Amino acid sequence: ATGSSPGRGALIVFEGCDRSGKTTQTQKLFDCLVAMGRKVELWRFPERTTGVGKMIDEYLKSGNNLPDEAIHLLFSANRWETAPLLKSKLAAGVTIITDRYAFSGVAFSAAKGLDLNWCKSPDVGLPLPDCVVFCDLHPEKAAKRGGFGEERYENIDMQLKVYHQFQKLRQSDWKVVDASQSVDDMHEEIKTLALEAMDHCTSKPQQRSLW
Ligand code: FDM
Repeated sequence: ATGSSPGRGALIVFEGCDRSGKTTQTQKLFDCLVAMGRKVELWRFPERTTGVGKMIDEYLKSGNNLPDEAIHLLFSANRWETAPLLKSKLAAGVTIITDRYAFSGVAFSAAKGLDLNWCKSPDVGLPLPDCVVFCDLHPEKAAKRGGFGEERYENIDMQLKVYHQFQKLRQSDWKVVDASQSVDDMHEEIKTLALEAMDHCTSKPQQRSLW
């Protein structure tokens, strides 16, 4: 027995502010599911290797100054350009774990002052996650973890605004995980949530879409 269930794969999205442990936890979950013999891939948004992704990367490293609306649409285009592959993987039974998704897209742009509903519209129709894991750590606590990085948005003022926008976007089915606990405790909680979501997909064959 491989432990893999028939049916479609689950789309498991990790969201949260910077330094909330998303990257560590997505990697740990991926490694754990691989060890269990599950069909799984680890993705991230922005995906910086595509043509659009390279423009985003340059923007984040402060190279160019695009209007907020334009960069917002590029982040969305970056999801759309990978959506056909995402959909086909899910349909083929591959579970996709992703470090950020459309919720980051809306939270960051709305934090800059763009209208929330305007921000949501370009992502309408993208695959709906089966599980959203929100790594909950207040930015004041995150800042104590050795400071933020060098990229645009990696500062306390922006992170506080983003955190506030995430609270607005938060839906009742989000799995809010306390990100101030230990890496291992957090992983155990997330592993249970992910396995539940993956099981659920066998009885929920239809992939629905945002929002
Ligand atoms: N970000 C990420 C956005 O502003 N919009 C988006 O749609 C996405 C997916 O890009 F500051 C921001 C969030 C973060 C930056 O993300 C790069 P990583 O996870 O730090 O690479």
